Amino acid sequence: MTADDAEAPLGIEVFEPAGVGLPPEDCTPEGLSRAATAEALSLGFNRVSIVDATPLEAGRTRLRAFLERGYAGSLSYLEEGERHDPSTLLPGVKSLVVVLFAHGDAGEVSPAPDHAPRVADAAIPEAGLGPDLRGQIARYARGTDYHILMKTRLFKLGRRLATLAGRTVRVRACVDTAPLLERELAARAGLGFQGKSSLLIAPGLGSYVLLGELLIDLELAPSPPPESPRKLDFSACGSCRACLDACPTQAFPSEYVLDARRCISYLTIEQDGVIPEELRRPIGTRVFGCDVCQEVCPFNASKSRPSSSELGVREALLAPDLVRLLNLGSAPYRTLVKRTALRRASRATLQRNAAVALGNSGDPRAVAPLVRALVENERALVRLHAAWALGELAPHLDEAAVSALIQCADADPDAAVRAEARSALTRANAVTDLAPS
Ligand code: B12
Ligand code: SF4
Ligand code: SF4
Repeated sequence: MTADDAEAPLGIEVFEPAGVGLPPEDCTPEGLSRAATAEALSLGFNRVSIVDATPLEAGRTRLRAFLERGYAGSLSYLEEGERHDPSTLLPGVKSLVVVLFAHGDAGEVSPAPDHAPRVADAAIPEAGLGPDLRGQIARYARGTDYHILMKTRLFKLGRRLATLAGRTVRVRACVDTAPLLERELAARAGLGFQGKSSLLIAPGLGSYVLLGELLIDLELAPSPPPESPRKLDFSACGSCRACLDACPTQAFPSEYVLDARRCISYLTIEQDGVIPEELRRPIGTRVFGCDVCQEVCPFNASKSRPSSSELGVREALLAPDLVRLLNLGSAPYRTLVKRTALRRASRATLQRNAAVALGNSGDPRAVAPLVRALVENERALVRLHAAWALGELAPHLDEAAVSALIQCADADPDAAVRAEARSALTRANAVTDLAPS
């Protein structure tokens, strides 16, 4: 991130030429396309391809099926706009410059245990997470917010193209949040293929790539098809199904199709309310996003993949302290999420996620902070998940924890929290004699 990468503007922008343009003989769709590609690469994008703005008809049908089956859950924005048709985002759009930005490994951490030890398990580790209780954040989110970095650069590209073409251009920069089927678009641009995980996989870079597009009302010649020895279509996964089998919540109803409601990324970031009980354990110690379907993908084993990223890694986000996250105050929250992708999750959502992760830690040191959250946190959402987490740690509960649960089961102002505390007491009762019958 450079000083120039300030907060990028949103929506449609109009840029005027400012400086010397291409010589007239190069100011053709082909010449401008070559120049746009070179500029995009010099801005730090890893791959670039230019396509025309024809609607994505296959994607339209698939998106409709996805929505009809309810797989979008509460992501109502997926129903808005015509996501298959770029012309609805920028009327008069002629071309799209599609870019990939590889975010690398973003600081490899040895993952904490994936699944909580079951209450009934005899051998529960005394300290499952090392010296501190640590959680996991998905790789793309451990540094600077990619939306800011990529959009800023796409607008720079638009400004530069106005100058090179010697005319006013209208552009729109899209990174993630615009109503556009970005993965299908990148596949059509020849930048990769959609794997069974539904992720866009780029040859040599794998799936740890983020997508962006510059829509422009300037005619650029489409990039030639890639000279790849590998077929870049849906068949490229072959017989592999590692991502489908490894997904902790079994979120894929079929190959290429994700039920967002079960995805840990959705549960920890997008869904603000109560996490369905059966999905809390498989979340493990993940507090923001999930990388499992990428970690197991053989296309991510390539040696040519960048291991670091311009997004950088913030120490506080590499393996976040779960107790600190559970107790996060308003000001520390603002500091933690500033200019990071974590902005997407509210403070209560992060605290809820920390409670679940602590419950899944199997670590007795998690009990005291969870009791404190149960008694003191102002949000019913956080108290409810703290109660559940204490139930998960039933073999480790001391008298103070049990009396806090009893008090909560009797007197918490929220009925759902009282019910969760009762359930935790029942589980504690099954393990020890501490809870009342
Ligand atoms: C909503 C959303 C989510 C939702 C739902 C994901 C989903 N699979 O739909 C949730 C919150 C779960 C999510 C999670 C993640 N996301 Co997300 N997400 C999006 C968003 C905003 C829209 C996706 C969308 O339109 N979904 C609706 C479905 C229908 O579209 P689709 O996923 O593209 O589906 C295609 C295929 O499934 C295929 N298909 C469907 N049915 C069938 C059937 C057959 C037979 C075949 C062959 C194909 C096929 O065609 C569909 C249309 O092209 C995009 C940005 C964007 N504007 O596109 C980012 C985006 C997809 N997410 C991204 C990322 C990084 C992630 C995570 C990795 C984050 C993390 N580490 O936690 C996970 C990965 C989960 C996964 N395996 O997909 C990146 C993906 C980069 C890449 N390499 O692919 C994107 C592109 C953002 C960006 N600009 O970089 N995400
Ligand atoms: S991100 Fe995690 S939970 Fe979501 S589909 Fe991939 S493996 Fe499953
Ligand atoms: S893990 Fe296997 S099936 Fe899944 S996307 Fe990668 S290659 Fe395809």
